[in-house]
Amino acid sequence: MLIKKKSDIPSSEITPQETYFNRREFMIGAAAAAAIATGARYVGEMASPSQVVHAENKLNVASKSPFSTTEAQTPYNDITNYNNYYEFGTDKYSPAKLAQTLQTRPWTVEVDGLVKKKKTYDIDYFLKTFSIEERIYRLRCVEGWSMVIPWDGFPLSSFLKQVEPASKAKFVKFTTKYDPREMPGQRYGVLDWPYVEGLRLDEAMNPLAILAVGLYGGELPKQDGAPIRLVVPWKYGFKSIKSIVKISLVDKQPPTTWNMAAPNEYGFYSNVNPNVDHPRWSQKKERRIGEFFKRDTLMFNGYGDQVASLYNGMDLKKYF
Ligand SMILES: Nc1nc2c(c(=O)[nH]1)N[C@H]1C(S)=C(S)[C@@H](COP(=O)(O)O)O[C@H]1N2
Ligand SMILES: [Mo]
Repeated sequence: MLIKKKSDIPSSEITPQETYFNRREFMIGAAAAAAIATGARYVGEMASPSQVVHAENKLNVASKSPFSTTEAQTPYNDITNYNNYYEFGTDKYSPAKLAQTLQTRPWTVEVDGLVKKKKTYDIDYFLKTFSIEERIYRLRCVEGWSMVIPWDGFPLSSFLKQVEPASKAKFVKFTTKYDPREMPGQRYGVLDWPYVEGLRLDEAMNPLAILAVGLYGGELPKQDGAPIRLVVPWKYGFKSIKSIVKISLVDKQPPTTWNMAAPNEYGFYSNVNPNVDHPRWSQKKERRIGEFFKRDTLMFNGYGDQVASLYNGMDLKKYF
């Protein structure tokens, strides 16, 4: 994200695309050198990203989803090395390194608020209870880059139905783990911690919204939000909150981290919308990671058929 609230955030926080692409070339060059040094295995990993998923971390992926895009998938190496995860630094390359201190077991998700089954669920409950589907979704970051990610997860609605929201519940609030010892970014006031996000209950119940527990057929890497994260493909990436420890059913629109940080730049809804510019840049185009030419950004990130009706009658310039 592109906010500097405190003087301790270096202006180099934003990685210009040029630097990124140069770096990619460099990394590919380095990979080739490593391959020469260590044999063909690494070349195989570069060529076939899913092979880097180690056997012990394999997930039981039951089915493919009709909601998946057939577009080319972003390589595993990019999905797991170019991240936004401010708990592990504001630089896109730092989470891949720094997130490895995050303890993802034991892990529980507490459910509270306006819900019948208030309970703390162990991460294994999710893995055992719901059948895991592959959902290949576009992820569009508000900064203008996008990826195509083969997530493994299950509908958020399946879980919400199990916990039985009360009739007064209108919104769902999500909270990331707070532990400054494990999450060094939380030692700095870059954002208000813990990271929080929210959806309207009907958005949360939309079949496209999933809780992801893996990608490319293996467990979620820590930098991508292990062990469980939200994925809301029609909204800007920051809505897809990582490493969730709490899900609360509430009657009022909950506060959200980026909206609190800069309310004029990031609204509660944050639907991908090429017709509503960010105050500091256009949202009309995006660069798919790995491609040279920019593409047009699509309304609702291309998921309008499934989600446009959620916003019937709403002025999306006002509710951005
Ligand atoms: N807890 C938490 N969740 C987060 C973020 C974050 O900084 N902290 N960054 C968001 C942003 S801005 C984006 S674009 C996506 C990036 O997900 P990825 O790194 O798996 O591609 O995660 C989102 N979820
Ligand atoms: Mo983002």
